[in-house]
Amino acid sequence: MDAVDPTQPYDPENIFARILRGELPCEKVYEDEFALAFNDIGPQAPVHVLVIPKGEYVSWDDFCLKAPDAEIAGFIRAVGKVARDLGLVEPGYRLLNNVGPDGGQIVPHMHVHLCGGKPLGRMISG
Ligand code: DGP
Repeated sequence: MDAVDPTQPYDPENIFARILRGELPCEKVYEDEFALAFNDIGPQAPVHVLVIPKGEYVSWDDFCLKAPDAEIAGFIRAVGKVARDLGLVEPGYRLLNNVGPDGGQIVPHMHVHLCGGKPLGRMISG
């Protein structure tokens, strides 16, 4: 798959939009009015959850520019709650958001990777 252009228009047929509409399955971890969290299909750590906003945002850049404050606050609180509910606060965890070609973003619906469950080592390799 090609990397996402973070300035492209939102594609309502992207995989995560289809998961949000219930057209494709996911292993749901959490849901509220602002966010849906589900297990990544190709986990890179013992815990690898994707947290996505319910609104239509291509990228972190798009989300920061266009989302209302209440949606940004609700989303960030949801990410924190998912990590807390998964018992990750004490051992620690990593949040990651990929933007554009250099960031390696593939799916054009903004998402945060929440990884943990073991020491994750250096932040960037390669
Ligand atoms: P990114 O490179 O940041 O766009 O990461 C996209 C992530 O989405 C990648 O870790 C794999 C995951 N993924 C892709 N397709 C699906 C899917 O259909 N279901 C689930 N659960 N995860 C997916």
